Amino acid sequence: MNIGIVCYPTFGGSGVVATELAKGLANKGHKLHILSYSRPARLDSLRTDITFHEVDLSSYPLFEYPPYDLALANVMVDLIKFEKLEVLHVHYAIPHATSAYLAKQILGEQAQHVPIITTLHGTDITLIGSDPSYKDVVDFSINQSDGVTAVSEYLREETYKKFDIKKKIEVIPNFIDLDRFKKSDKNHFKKALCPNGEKVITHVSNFREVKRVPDVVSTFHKIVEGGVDATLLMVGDGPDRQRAEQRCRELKVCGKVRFLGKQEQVEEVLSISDLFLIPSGSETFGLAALEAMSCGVPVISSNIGGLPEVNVHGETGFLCELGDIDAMGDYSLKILKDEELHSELSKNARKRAEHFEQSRIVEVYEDYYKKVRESLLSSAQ
Ligand code: GMT
Repeated sequence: MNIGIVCYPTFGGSGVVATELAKGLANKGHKLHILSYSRPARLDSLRTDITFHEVDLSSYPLFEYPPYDLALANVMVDLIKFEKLEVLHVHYAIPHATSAYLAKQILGEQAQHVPIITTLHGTDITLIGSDPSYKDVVDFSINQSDGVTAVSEYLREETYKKFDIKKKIEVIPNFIDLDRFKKSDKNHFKKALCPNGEKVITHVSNFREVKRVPDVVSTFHKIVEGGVDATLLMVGDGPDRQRAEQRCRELKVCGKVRFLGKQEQVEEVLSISDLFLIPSGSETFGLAALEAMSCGVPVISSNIGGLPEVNVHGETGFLCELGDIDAMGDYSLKILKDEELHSELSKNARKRAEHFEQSRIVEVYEDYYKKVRESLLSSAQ
């Protein structure tokens, strides 16, 4: 099939899933087109079976906010017309699903056979999408899609609760490349970062408010107070970095915390990690937790959103009430002080990650494309 995939290009979340899906589908012989405003971080190698189409925004003195959704719709129109796209799969509803609807309207009969598939990822539903300034448009655009998927059961239910959705939403969970995300020998790296054999606690996110990065630092403080010699590795960057640094100063743990910034080879950091912290206030899936688990790292998370569908309490780590620093600290100490427990959780974490194996889920998407295409074609006859 000739498939167009639309996504945000940033590190983490929906952009990673969309790009990895494109790679997986290309490996199966499909021809892929990725549309975004810049090259996605995970589209790192040159391939002849994946073409990147940058959506260019012309500036004009009248445009304080250049209309990205229109420029994107224009690229979609071009690709359907000239590249003969057979499926258009948009990741994140705003504004991608709306641009796809517009492109289809512009092309009329020429695009009748091209299904629009919208994958809901998270804040497009739970936060920004349900804001009154976007809600009606998001509602309409989801309902106009030919196929709709959500990355967790939790997100499917939230979407039905928050919007007036007439479509059946299919749950297709996020996935992981088990060969890339596996524990590998990075002892030299560990020695450099923790010369005295300190335990390594890791957090990876885009440091937005929902990630509650100050809670990560507070939990780490409990770990140190509990008598474990440890180093905290903070991977990623974003608006709350300063708040996290501020918390480090308040709790006097600056010397034990390293801010590594955005990292492309997250699996290397995870390979030297003993514990992963993800205390988010909102998380529809928690791909970062799955990446850690795939590297055999036990996870302490909040029990929010889709996290319980990934991290299993008492089996792959522990789940805590939102903001319960004491519980997160206690569970962390329990794991870090008991080697047998650590090793059992670590094995279970990897095993649980196998459930989300990439090629299996890519195949589920492929079958879903076929199903939606067939039903579109038969309803047109
Ligand atoms: O978490 C983020 O800030 C990024 C965001 C996105 O849309 O790119 O992530 C969402 O989608 C990911 C991939 O499906 C999920 O693993 C994240 O849980 C979800 N984030 C939130 O719900 C906050």
